[in-house]
Amino acid sequence: MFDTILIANRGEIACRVIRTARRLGLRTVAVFSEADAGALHVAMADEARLIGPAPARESYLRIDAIIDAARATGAEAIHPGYGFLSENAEFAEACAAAGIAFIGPPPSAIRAMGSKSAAKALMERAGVPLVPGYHGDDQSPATLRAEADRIGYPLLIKASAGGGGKGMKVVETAAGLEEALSLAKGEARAAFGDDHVLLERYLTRPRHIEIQVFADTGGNTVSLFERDCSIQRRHQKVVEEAPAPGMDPARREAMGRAACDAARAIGYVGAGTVEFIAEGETFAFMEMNTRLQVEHPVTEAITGLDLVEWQLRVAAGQPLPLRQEELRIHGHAMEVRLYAEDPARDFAPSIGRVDHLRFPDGEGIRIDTGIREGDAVTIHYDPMIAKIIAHGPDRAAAVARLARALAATELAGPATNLGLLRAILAQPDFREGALDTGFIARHADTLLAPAGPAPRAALAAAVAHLLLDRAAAVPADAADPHSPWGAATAWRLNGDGYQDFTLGDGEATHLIRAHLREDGFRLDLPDGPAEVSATRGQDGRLTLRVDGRALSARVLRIEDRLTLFLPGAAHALRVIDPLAPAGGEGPAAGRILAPMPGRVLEVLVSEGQAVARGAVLLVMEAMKVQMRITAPAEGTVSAILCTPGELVEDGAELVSLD
Ligand code: MV4
Repeated sequence: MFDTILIANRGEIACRVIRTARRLGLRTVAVFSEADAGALHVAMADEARLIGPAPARESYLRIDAIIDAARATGAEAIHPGYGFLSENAEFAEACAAAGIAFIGPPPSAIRAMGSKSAAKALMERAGVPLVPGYHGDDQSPATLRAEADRIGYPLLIKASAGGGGKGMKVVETAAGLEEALSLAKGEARAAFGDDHVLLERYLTRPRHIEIQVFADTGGNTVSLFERDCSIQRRHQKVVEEAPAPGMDPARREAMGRAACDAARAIGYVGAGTVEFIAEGETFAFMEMNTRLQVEHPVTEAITGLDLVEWQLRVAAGQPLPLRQEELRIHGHAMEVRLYAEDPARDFAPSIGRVDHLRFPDGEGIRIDTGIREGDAVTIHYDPMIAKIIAHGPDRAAAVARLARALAATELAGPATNLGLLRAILAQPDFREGALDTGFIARHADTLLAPAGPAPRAALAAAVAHLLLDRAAAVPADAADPHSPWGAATAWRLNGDGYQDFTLGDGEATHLIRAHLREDGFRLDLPDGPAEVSATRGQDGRLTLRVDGRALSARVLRIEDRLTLFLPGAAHALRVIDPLAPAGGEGPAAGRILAPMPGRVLEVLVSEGQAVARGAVLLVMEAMKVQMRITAPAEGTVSAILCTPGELVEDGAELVSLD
C-alpha cells in the first residue's frame, strides 16, 4: 500500500477520499486554488499545496502543477476524484510518466469510452446490448437517411463526441430528419469541434440504471449491483438509489454480466460505472464513466464496502477484496444532492456565504460535504453543497429516514433546491418507485411550485423571536438567573399591553399586534388571532405553542432578513421598521446589479425604452448557465452600463431604470 497520496480535487469528494486514506493510515496531500485556501479539504489533509488561481483551468485542471505538487510532497499516487482530470487520459499518462500511480483506469480504457460511436462499436463486438441504431463512420446524407428509415421513428440523433445530453435531437417523423440532422451537426461542431452523429431509436419513458463495476490488475471483474438515477433535471442527477425499484434477480444478473463484459472489453481496472437506459424488460448500453461517481455512497451503503478503499487497494496492485459470490445487497439506500441553486431563477446556480448550516445525524444517515457553516459557494466550482444519504432495511424505510433528514436540514445563505428535494420525496409516484427520466418535468407543477405565503406558525415564530430578542436586550443579571428579566418570556417586558411588528412576506406586508398575556401572548395574524407561548432552548431553538399545538422552530436573523426553520420547511421574512424613511429603499432601487460575476451575453433594451415589470433586460452567463436579468418594476431605461461580451463583477451596475 502507498504511504502518501495526493488528492487532485476539492469539495466533498476530496474530503471523502481523505477520510478513507486516513483510516488506512496513509498520509494525505491536498491541492487547492487561491479561492480554497480556507476550505475543509485543505484543513483535513496532512499537507496542502497551492496550485494556482481560482479558475479551474488555472488550478485544478493544471496537470503540470499537480504533478509538481505530488513530486514535491513525495506522493506515490494521485486520486483524481470525479470531474476535473478524473477522465483525462493525458493526466493518467502524465502520472505514469512521473512514476506516480493514477488511482483510476489505464489511459487506454479512458480513451476507449471517449467517443460514443467507437464505444458502441466496441460494446457491440463484446455482446453488450445496444439500443437499435446506427453508429457507423459513413455520415453521408443518403446513408443517414437510409439508416434512419431502417431504425424507425421517433428517432434520436446524438453527437458522437457528446455527453450529458448535449447535441441530442429527437426526430418525430421522417419529414423532420434533414432539418434535425443539420441542427444536431451544427451544435456538435460548435460544442465539440466534431460533427459526427449517431442515430438511435428514441425511448420515450426510459429509466437510467447504472452498474457499479470494479476490476483489479489480475483480471477479476465484479459488479457491485445497480443504482437507479432516473430522477434528473436537465441531465443533472438529483436523487439516486440502490437497488433499483422493481429490479428482479435475473435482470440484475444480466445487467451485471453485461457491465462486466463491457469493462473486460476495454481492459478496465479500478472503479467504473456502466450506464444503461432501461425501458420495460429491455436495457441497453449508453456510456461508461471511467471514474468513481458522485453517487457511489448508495452502493457503499447497500454493500457495506468502502469503494475508495477498494480503489486504493487495486491501484496498489492488490486483488479485489471479495469475489462476486461473496457480494450481497443489504437493505436500500437513497441519496439526494443538495445544490446551491435558485428555484425562483429557474435553478440558476446561487452563490454566497452559507450563514447557517445544520444537518441531522439520525440512524442510517450519512452526510458527505466539503462545506462548513461560514464557507462560501463561489462561481468557480460545482454548486453542490452536500450529499445526504439514507440507508434502511427497505425502500420505504430509506425514504422515511431521508425525508426526516431533509425536514431537519437547515441552511441559510444561497438559495438551494432543498424544497424540490422534499417535494420529490413526498410525491406519491416517487414513494411507489414509479421512476423514469421524465419524472421531474412531468410533475413540475407540484414539485417546482413557488413557495407560498408563510403559515401562521412561521409568523408566530418570527414574532416570538423578536419579542424574546427584546427581552434578552434587557441586561441579564448573571448572579440572579431566576430574575424575571432573565426569563425571556414576553409578557414580563412591559405593562402597556401590546407591541406591533411589521413583517414582509414576499410582496405582502403584515402588521401583527402582539397582546401580552399572563402565559404568553395573543397575536392578531392576517387570518385570525392565535394564542402563542414560546421559550428559547440552550441550542437557540424556540419551543412554541401555537393554538395549542407544540412545535420547535429556529429563527435566524441577518440584518432585516429572518429565516424561519420549521419542521420540514423554511420561510423567509423581512423585519420592516415602520419608522424608516420611505422610498429609495437601499441600493437596489432603479439600479440593476449583476447577481454574480459573469459575462454579459446580450442586452435586450435600449436607453429611453419603457419596460414592464418582469421584462428581460439582458442575458448573462455565469457558472455555465444563462440567466435573464429582468426589471424588478415598471420603468424607463435611463442608462445601459454594460456591453455584450463584457465580464462583470458581482454587484456591478448593469442597467439603471427610472
Ligand atoms: C436516450 C434517451 C432516449 N432514447 N437514448 C441523455 C443523456 C445521455 N447520456 C443519454 N440520454 C438519453 N438517451 C435513446 N435512444 C433518453 C435520454 C435521456 C436521459 C437518459 C438518462 C437520464 C436522463 C435522461 C434525460 C433525458 C433524456
